[in-house]
Amino acid sequence: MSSQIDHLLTETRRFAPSAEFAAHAVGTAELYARAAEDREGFWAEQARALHWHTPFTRVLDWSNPPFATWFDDGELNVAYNCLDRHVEAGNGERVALLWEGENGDERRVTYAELTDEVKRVANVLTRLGIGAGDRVAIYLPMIPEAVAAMLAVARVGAIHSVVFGGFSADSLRARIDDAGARLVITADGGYRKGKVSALKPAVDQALADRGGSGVQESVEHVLVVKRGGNEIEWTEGRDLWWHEEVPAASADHEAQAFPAENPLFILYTSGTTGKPKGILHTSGGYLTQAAFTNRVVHDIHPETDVYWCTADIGWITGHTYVTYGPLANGATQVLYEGTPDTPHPGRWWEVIEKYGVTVFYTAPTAIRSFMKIGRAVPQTFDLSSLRLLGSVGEPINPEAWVWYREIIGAGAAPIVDTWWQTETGAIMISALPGVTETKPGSAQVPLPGISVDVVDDAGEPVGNGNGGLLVVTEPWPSMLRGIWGDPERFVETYWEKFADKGYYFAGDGARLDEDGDVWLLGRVDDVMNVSGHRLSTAEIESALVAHEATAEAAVVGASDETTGQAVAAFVIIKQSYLTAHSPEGLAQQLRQWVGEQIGPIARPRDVYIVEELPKTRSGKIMRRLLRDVAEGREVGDTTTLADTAVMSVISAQVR
Ligand code: 6R9
Repeated sequence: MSSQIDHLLTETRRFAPSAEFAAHAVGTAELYARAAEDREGFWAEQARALHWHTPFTRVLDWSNPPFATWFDDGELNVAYNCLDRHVEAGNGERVALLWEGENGDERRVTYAELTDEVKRVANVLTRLGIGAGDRVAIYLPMIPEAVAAMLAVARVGAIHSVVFGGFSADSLRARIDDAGARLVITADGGYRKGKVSALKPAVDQALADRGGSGVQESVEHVLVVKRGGNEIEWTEGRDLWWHEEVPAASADHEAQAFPAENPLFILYTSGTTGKPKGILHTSGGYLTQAAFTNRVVHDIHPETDVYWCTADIGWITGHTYVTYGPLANGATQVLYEGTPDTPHPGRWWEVIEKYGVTVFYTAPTAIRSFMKIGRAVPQTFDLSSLRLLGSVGEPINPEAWVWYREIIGAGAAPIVDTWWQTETGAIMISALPGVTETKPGSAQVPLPGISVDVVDDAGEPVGNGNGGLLVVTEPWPSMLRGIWGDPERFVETYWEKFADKGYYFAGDGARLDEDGDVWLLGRVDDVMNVSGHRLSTAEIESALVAHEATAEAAVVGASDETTGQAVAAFVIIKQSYLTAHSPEGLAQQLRQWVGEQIGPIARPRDVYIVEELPKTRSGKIMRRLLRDVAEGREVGDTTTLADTAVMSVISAQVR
């Protein structure tokens, strides 16, 4: 980490937007001035860009921190804002989704068509008894139905919980149970890496195997989209085909108004303990900030832009910058089903050329893997339509930033490096592309209406030139409203550390440079960031110890050239297991096991079988030392270890 910081601090390149870009940019310097003069008035103006069935008269209520409400006496319908109002404004023929399947299938869905589909799905939901406050789990590939399903749930005032299609049956089951979902919307399968990857069997397994857990089954129905064409099992009475139910339903559905604080979705994310947290977002404030940030950071001109955010809808980036932000703004966007390198390593660039993508938003891990393949691949495609590039999910190192700008952006497209979290709901720190002189590697400045600081452990500002902890100092419209079913954990995790100041603690280390720009330095807790996905060390450790061979396990995030961090696991094997089994192939088996328990993204890059773990006298595992080993470094200070010899034993075993 320290070599990275040194490197960052010597970065002095600056890139100003072209005069041409600045002249047409949606986000202007005046926004900063307006927000600085009246923050709440500023957000009220942004909220009024939406359609309110009942206009709000109150903006922020912060009388009971950290429980905020925004626009709470207003009423709106989120789906109406993303669909009907564009059709009513005469833009029904505009394309909403340019869908490209991994196998080359294509569909163009206009705003009128998407509105029609969502109305039908809403009628199906109502017929199945789903209404305001009910939870619906969505476990789908990146197909237009995924977006339609989210919007239909929102339309009837229910709450969606999208579960990433790469998660296992166990992870799905835990999320279904925690939320008490009554309906699951899934597909037979979807295309991934050149073949059909099944989804429905995981749903069947999640719902079948209750193993005497005592959990009451909450799910009544499973609505299944036919995408993969793969053979699946069918539970009569419970399972319903989308292609039978949806077309048969009426396309008349009037969007009802719901209060601004009506819950919109729960999205599970890793925390510092094993149990994922269900982050809860509500309607009016969330949609306000989603639409505003997409407009000003991605510089969306809905009449002319073709926007593409590569995130899966299973992540917050897919919620805010595939479904809600762009559709609230009436934008045209690409939706791509598959992986970046199937059937060939230039697949993404081919999609950009084919659809004339103008604004492209992706993650540093993808950029780094393209860098590795080399510039020859993107250079065989016409990328001249691109005028703005974005980055999200983890710090982007200056080399990758410059490569992105030069090779993908033809040395001209501004890059917005956007810092935010599942919990913040929308972008918080980013350049405005027509205003800010960008710096490779820095997320830079809080957006208009957002207040952040870098503070020390006591909550005191560290000042320019220093590092500390990133905090948000004022409430913001798209802030999480809680953790589903666990208000105490919400307070503890985010607000207790700086309770006397009322600051939100983000869990990230950061540094302010001499200009006051923010440089993100990664998580300060036991959360890893693998390819922009959050994974908790505790969650993977508990999966490892659930294996019959494992006595004890410690997991660390080790730096990795492509994925940012990679999972490295240190495992102690039970003596009893070793007397009955050979240790041959065990590391590989454990990798596989974690993949099955949590999902392939959690599969450790390395599993080291060791005889001991480094612990302090109070029994805390010193992950810092294991990280040294996993990264091939000299092991750091071991003086607080209970047994100082243990690290030399571990180092020897690993080598
Ligand atoms: C949107 C998203 C949040 C964590 C966050 C931080 C890291 C995200 C970043 C970034 C540096 C950026 N992170 N964007 N770090 N620069 N531009 O990624 O949400 O999955 O909840 O992850 O990701 O560590 O705390 P989420």
